[in-house]
Amino acid sequence: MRAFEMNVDGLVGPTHNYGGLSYGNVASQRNCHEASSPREAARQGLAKMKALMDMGYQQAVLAPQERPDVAALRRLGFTGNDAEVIQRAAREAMPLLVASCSASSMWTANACTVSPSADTADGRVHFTAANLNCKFHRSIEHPTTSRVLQAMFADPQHFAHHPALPAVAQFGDEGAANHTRLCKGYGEPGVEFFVFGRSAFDSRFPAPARYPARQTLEASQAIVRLHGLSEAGVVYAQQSPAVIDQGVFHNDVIAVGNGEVLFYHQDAFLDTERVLAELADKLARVGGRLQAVCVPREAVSVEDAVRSYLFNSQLLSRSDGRMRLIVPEECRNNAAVWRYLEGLTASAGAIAEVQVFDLKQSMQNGGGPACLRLRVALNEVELAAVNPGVIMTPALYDSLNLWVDKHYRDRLSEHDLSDPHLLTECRTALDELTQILKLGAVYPFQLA
Ligand code: SUG
Repeated sequence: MRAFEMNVDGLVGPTHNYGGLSYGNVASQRNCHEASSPREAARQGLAKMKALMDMGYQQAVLAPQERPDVAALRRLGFTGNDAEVIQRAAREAMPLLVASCSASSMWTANACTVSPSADTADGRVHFTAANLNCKFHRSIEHPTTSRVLQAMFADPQHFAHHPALPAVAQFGDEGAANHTRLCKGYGEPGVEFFVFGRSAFDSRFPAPARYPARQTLEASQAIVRLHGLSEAGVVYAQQSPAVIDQGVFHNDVIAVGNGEVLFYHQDAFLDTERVLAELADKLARVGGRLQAVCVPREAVSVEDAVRSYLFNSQLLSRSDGRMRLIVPEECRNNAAVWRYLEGLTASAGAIAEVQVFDLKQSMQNGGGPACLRLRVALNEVELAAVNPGVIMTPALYDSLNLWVDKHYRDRLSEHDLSDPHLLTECRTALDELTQILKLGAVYPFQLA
């Protein structure tokens, strides 16, 4: 049976802004309080989706969330009608209003962890929504994320959905940003590679000193159990605490894998040799041959990797068996990174081609091409069971661009977030979007 990798990209929401909300994510901190352009951000994301669709990949779209999240503000003690809640929060606790406005659900690599049916005990595709509980603005995503995912992957015969793990730091879970699947073919059993930043209960694992390690080993282990993965098909690795302290807040800022290829920085992991040996061994048992492409620190420093987002690229299979890398423009603007990429594609290695995309609006918040997409490997029967309304087509691309132009502001500053009209604009836009994407009622304002 044929199988595919579907990229599910987050559609940037109408409140996209630079809130400086993510301590440890240097771009988010650097661009705090800059004015944003939600319209341009959404268009940049759509252009990437269209380009991948045109290249022949399966592409889908994940709807943004209702923002500001008035219910979250109410839980924090703000009262009155919706406009009063927003205005009180603006007066008394602006950082909380900013957090409740974040469009951070655009980074769908953090929406959940997905295990394809070839790996799971019950032969279904499993999804566990990420609790994202390291940051308040992201911890409020998962209830809506779960509803949207269920509306997209609805058939219980093929798809199993698990709620987010308990919302405590010990089970900090950031979804697929710390999960990579290596395999010979998308429809065949693979090796699921879980990278964690710290252990909640075992002090033998060192923790970073400066920035938070968002993903725990215990969270990854819980997902392995929930998804019914066999230990023979799972590898765990600890991210180097030193790179977390340099701004590598997710593994997908320092490594990316696809098929049999793992593209990673020399300093990405602790105990790299053991990790590679285990990956090679477990992949060999399912008929694959690991191709490890290590980027030496002499060629690209961790600082340049973080600045350019070289590893937050999409590694995509081509029909000739080699791969293409989708990178953000910041890679071309970085001399060391671009030199490295030119050398890489000139060699006869696994990565044959590099394509550059302008994703500046998202990049300024620390979200590159790979952050913007969730990968879902599906066989052809499962693909046929996906809600067709969310699958990108030329017609959907046109409708979504028109929808963005109709509803999105061109410019948004922190001051604009206290405007209660923004909530009305967002709800009006999302109500129309659920019809375009045929999602049914998924938002709190639709369910009330
Ligand atoms: O969680 N930035 C996101 C970026 C997520 C990138 N995702 C992956 N690497 N997979 C984060 O830090 C910044 C929001 C602000 O500051 O306004 C933010 O949430």
